[in-house]
Amino acid sequence: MKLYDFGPAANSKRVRMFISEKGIEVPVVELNVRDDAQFKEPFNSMNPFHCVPFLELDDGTVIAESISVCRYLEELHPEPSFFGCTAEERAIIDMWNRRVELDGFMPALHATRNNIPLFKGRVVPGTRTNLEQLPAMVQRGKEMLDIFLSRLDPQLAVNEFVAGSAISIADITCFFVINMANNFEMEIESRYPNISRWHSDFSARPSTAS
Ligand SMILES: N[C@@H](CCC(=O)N[C@@H](CS)C(=O)NCC(=O)O)C(=O)O
Repeated sequence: MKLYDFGPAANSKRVRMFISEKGIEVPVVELNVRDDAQFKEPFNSMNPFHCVPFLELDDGTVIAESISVCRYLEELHPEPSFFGCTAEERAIIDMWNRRVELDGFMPALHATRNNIPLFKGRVVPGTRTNLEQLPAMVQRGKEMLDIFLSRLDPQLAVNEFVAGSAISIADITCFFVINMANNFEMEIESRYPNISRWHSDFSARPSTAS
């Protein structure tokens, strides 16, 4: 098994954090997606979505998508669990992870990709196009992100972690949402004290240095 990875990429980092939290080792191959390595063979054919991370199994099967890679690794190494052990835990964690990805990560991603000069010509991950960066998408992304934050804060007022009393994959996903939100100066510390407390606690975990 090999994990195709790129050091600075947020999605790569979230899988590396998961691997670190699990205490497992997965051989890594660095693929520099800033230099377009993902569009060259054999990587171009291996992952037609042209993104990292992706996992190649020993028989050549490719699993792309951060959460799918983590789910696969969890099946191989169930402890400690990040996706839940009972039907109820699994459903609650899945619910929160989906909310974090759809309502937090996606708006933050579009705001970021339409804002930072590095992403000019690459506003959609895994593409090289002449689609322009749109300031309106930055604005709307921040507005949508703010709605998500206003819903997350009360959850973290009564729970130590995003999906309840135990750490889960939803925390790892959320960590990157709040990192992106911090780049937009959304005054999280003063406006969302519970998110701020959670983010500060989570940042102290050794896995965040992965
Ligand atoms: N939904 C995918 C997103 C993967 C993704 O967007 N990866 C970025 C790095 S964070 C990438 O490889 N981008 C390459 C590019 O835009 O060309 C996942 O969760 O794995």
